[in-house]
Amino acid sequence: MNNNEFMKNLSDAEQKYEALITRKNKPVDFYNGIYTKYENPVLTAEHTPLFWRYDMDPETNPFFMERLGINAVLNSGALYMNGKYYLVARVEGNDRKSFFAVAESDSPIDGFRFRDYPVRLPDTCPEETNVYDMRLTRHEDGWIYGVFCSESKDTESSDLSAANAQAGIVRTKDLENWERLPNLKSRSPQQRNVVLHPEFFDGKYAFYTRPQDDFISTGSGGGVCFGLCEDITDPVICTEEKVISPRRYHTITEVKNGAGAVPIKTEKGWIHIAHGVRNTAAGLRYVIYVFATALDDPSKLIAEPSGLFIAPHGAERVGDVSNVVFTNGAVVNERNEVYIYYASSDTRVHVASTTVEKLMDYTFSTPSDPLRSADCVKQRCDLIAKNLAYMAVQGK
Ligand code: M1P
Repeated sequence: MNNNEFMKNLSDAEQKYEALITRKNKPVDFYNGIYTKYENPVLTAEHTPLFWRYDMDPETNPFFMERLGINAVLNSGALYMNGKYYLVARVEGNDRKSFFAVAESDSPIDGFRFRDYPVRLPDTCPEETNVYDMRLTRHEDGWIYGVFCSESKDTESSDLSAANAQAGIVRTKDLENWERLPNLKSRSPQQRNVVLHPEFFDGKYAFYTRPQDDFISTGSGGGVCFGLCEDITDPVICTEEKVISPRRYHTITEVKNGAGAVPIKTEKGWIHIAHGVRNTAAGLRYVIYVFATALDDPSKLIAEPSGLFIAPHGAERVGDVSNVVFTNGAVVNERNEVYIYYASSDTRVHVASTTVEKLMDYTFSTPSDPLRSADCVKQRCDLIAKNLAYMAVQGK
């Protein structure tokens, strides 16, 4: 390949990249009154800088070839700070290893650009093979914490793919310099989808946990739990892990569930945006659901709207792990707008927007799941009867 061709390929790639990053996002023609969905994902593998993937020197890369490809950008922690929107995305290389990278924008729905370097996490855990799914908590102690899954090979097992999941913890003030703390210790052999509550409870750090017996299956783990920790620099769950959002038979959480975004504080309670998993003949289906806990006791469930909140639709249904939507980040700005960042099919990151007022109305006025078809029919008939009576009065 001659140098002219190299330069042309580089320039084409640069133009495409800039067009992608500066592309404006638009709401899609989807209505449920609860949230707005958008046409384009906010982050994809193509949003990663060209200089992360290509060797830009024609001497050493005469064909302008990707040297270190990126396979996917998914599950992002999110933060709104000083008028800017920050995503700490899970970036997965072609080599299947994930790492974290900060992308930022002045807009919540488009324009996200990665910083020059990914997060260089302190490498304090020699057995750790993979890291992913960071939840960002701006804690009242003044730190921004990142809680993520730290995955290692299970050396006790003869199964090559057997792994061990623990909750890793880092903290930062600027999303640039990260201090690593020890992994969280709890009575559960494995943990994933752990979230740090933003306020102290009883003078202690509070964690939402998801105990699990092995790497994939939660086994005896009953659902999303709540536990307290005295000292974040020696993080041990010192209380019983109390189930606050249980898995239930024949619901969207039957196989497992997990905390997602850091809970949003509202005047009626903490609103949690989590994920639930059920099995199907086509494999696991991950959806996003909502529940609320009490302001004076974040371990006390006070509302759980029936069923799913966000499901994978259209193109979202297809990707590396199809039929999945998953969130680990949502932000609220000073206008009380809520932006929920969710990944589809473990491949790209989207945004859905709503307001605190609408989210509260959804959470506290949507009926809960009566758990049986007969009772669901009754619940729907009650709504129909109410509507028909109302429409008759209105002369419709
Ligand atoms: O592949 C879907 C998701 O699977 C895991 O979630 P859970 O622990 O609830 O099964 C996570 O590894 C997540 O990263 C992934 O998106």
